[in-house]
Amino acid sequence: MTVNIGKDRFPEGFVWGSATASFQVEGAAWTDGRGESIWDRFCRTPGKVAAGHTGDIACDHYHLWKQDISLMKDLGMQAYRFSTAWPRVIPGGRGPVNKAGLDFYDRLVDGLLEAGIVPFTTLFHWDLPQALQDEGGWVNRNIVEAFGVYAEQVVKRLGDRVKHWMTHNEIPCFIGLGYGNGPHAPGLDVSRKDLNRAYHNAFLSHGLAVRIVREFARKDAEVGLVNNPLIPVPLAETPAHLDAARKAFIRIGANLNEPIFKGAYAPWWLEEQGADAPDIRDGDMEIISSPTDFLGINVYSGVFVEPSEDPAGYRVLPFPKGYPNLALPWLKPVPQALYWCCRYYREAYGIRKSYITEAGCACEDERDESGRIIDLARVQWLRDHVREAHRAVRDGLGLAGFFQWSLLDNFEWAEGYLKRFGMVYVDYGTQERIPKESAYLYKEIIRTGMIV
Ligand code: GBH
Repeated sequence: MTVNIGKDRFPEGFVWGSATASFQVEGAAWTDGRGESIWDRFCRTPGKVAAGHTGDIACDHYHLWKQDISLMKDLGMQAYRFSTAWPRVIPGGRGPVNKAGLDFYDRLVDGLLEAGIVPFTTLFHWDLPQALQDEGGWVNRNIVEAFGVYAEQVVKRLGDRVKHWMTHNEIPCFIGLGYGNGPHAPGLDVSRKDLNRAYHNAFLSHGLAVRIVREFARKDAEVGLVNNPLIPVPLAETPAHLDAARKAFIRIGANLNEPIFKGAYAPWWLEEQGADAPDIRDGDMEIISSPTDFLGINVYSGVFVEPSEDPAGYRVLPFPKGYPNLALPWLKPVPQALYWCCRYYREAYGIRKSYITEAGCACEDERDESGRIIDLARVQWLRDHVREAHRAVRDGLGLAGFFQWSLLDNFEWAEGYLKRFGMVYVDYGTQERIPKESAYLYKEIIRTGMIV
């Protein structure tokens, strides 16, 4: 019998799943007509990706998808969040559709449904066709229309069966880290004006995709954006600290949240940008703020905030030396960030329904002599985060599901295969999958609907 601490039970219908992204797991980069993506190019640019790793093989999910579905089923997963690869569907970014590419996702969706696993599909998780980057990528407004054509192809093909859709994964990453001198493809350092243009185009394409899902997917489909806000957490849960943290959340996330959820860039933000503010055409803001059904939130960390006398009303505290982190310097465990982001999004932007579309960590996983991977740091991490998810549910914040990042160890962008985020270990030499201890804990949490 499972120990039942009744108050920790998740409601019936709460969705438990895991997430991946096309470039990070599929491999088969040059198979069946797939075109080049900016990440294929970036991987071949010396010094950009750890150890010169590429996405050529990755977890070979493109060929091993059946086995991976069985694995999910064995682990009791109820849902699978995956992304479709634009360069598989329209290899040149615009132009001819590659039937074989769409066929792959068609088989995947059927396989998931047969296994009783609900597909959650993301249209864009960073693998932009290189041909579009050659035209300026997200800086060039023509990308919006091209994205719409691609999205329509995917939604028309899968939308009779896929009910849950996400437009973009983490706009601040693929724009900010890709075009703003960050560690991601295409590795550019554009002007502030162009960066604002790129954000604006990404926002527009999000809104356009929302409309495409409404038009071409099944009538009960739901659609949303996946964001990764910087999450300020109150140092103490007192009214003064809560107020400071909420102010910080609103200010820090304004460039994305105000246009998308309120339909207008914040006046103070526009003023700050001056001549670098994005050019807004008639109708843009209506498209950008097209109503969505849910928000996907990716949570990896947070920052501590305290009230302050200065005009902003808050101060973000630096992490002191010795604050714990997992296998990457930015992976500072702040589990309550999960609770607070659900709460601020509801309070400040009226978000009624959300999913944690990613939460996870990289650890220094090793197989012991018996072949087990006893990833106790991830076990603890999972328990702490699921507890905060429960708190969000209990407080009626509209949290409807939790997706662990990731199902499998995979291509961790600029870190290549050196960092392992999976609940399932991948032996890249043999493509063997070995569930880690955290996967078995997750299975029990799912089976019981409780924090066991
Ligand atoms: C998610 O991004 C992604 O959606 C997923 O694809 C990825 O595998 C997962 O996280 C794990 O990283 O190098 O100091 O400039 C999370 C957001 C973006 C946070 C990259 C850390 C690197 C910071 N992450 N960022 S730095």
